[in-house]
Amino acid sequence: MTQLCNSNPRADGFHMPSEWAAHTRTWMLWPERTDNWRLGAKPAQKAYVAVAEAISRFEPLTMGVNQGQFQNARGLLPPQVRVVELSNNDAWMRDCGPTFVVNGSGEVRLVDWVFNAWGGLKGGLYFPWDLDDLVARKVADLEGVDRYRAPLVLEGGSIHVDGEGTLLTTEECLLNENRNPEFTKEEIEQYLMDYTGVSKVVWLGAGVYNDETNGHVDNIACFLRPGLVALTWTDDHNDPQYPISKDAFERLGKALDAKGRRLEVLKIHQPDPVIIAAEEADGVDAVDGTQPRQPGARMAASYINFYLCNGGAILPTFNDPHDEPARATLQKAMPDRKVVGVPAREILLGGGNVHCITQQQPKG
Ligand code: KQY
Repeated sequence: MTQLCNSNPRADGFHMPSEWAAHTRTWMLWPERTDNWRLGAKPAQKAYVAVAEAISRFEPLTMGVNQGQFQNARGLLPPQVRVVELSNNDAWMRDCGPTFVVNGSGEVRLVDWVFNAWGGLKGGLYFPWDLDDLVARKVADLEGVDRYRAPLVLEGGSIHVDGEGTLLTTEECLLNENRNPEFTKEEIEQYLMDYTGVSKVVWLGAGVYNDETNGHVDNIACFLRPGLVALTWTDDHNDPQYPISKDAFERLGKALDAKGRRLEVLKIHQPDPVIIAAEEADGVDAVDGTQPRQPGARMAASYINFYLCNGGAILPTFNDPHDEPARATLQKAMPDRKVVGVPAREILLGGGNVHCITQQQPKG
């Protein structure tokens, strides 16, 4: 039986490893809700299958599905993907799923953060979110790993770590009044240190323009290795993303990581604006309490929302002239892994991308 630990990972000698550390498997959740995914979620399911197929060429993958979708998902996914019933409200494993932590003896545990659908009743993206909030606990049981329940509302996409003591996040998200209004910035930093085992938090300001998560860091910047950060960028000074990326660039330039290193920044030019077409918006059911989709709205498209798996990197692509330069730049920066593009417009139309729908389970 798995235990609920009443201490915290740092006190017990556990820490969150970097995404590039070896994985046992990847976890995903299957999309189906028709008030977020257009046309009965069929195009999104095809896109998720492509992501799952790409990852499962590098490492094992488990797809969690609601009971009513088991047969459909099982039929669409390749046989090497394990499909398990895992009730959920929507398909964002990065955010409602666990953060795994490891110790020096090869033990693995997980952190089960409080999940409130990106803002609860103050701008959250759907209601209810009770099934999502149980996902990490169920993964703990499925995998037989002990669990910490953190006293913090937090989504996995709002943090990145370098595995050497540094955590990257944004003020727009973690200091938002719809997450943890009862805690000061210092208290939030302390919880981040206690539950991920880092010793240094680097704060960016805002996330990507129009990101409905309130600026998750995993769409704007991520570590490629200790000391090297990839940042979404635009050369267009009139683009609303420009001042946001410029501010992030300046903050990163001034920051030291946990080891006292200056951070090097690799700019990855963003795709051209991705705008919701009228026929795309029309395909989404309008439901009270769920974030509506408006034709003409700009989605938060970014190449930074890629996912590292054993020997690979799965990169969102948008049928855009910037796709190949982004892939080639990342490939050059990570020569020991294969950077593979997957079409990601349908995932983006749901509000996130490849990194948001995946969660790594590290090897001990
Ligand atoms: O991490 C993400 N980008 C998830 C966004 C959730 C969107 C729900 N419509």
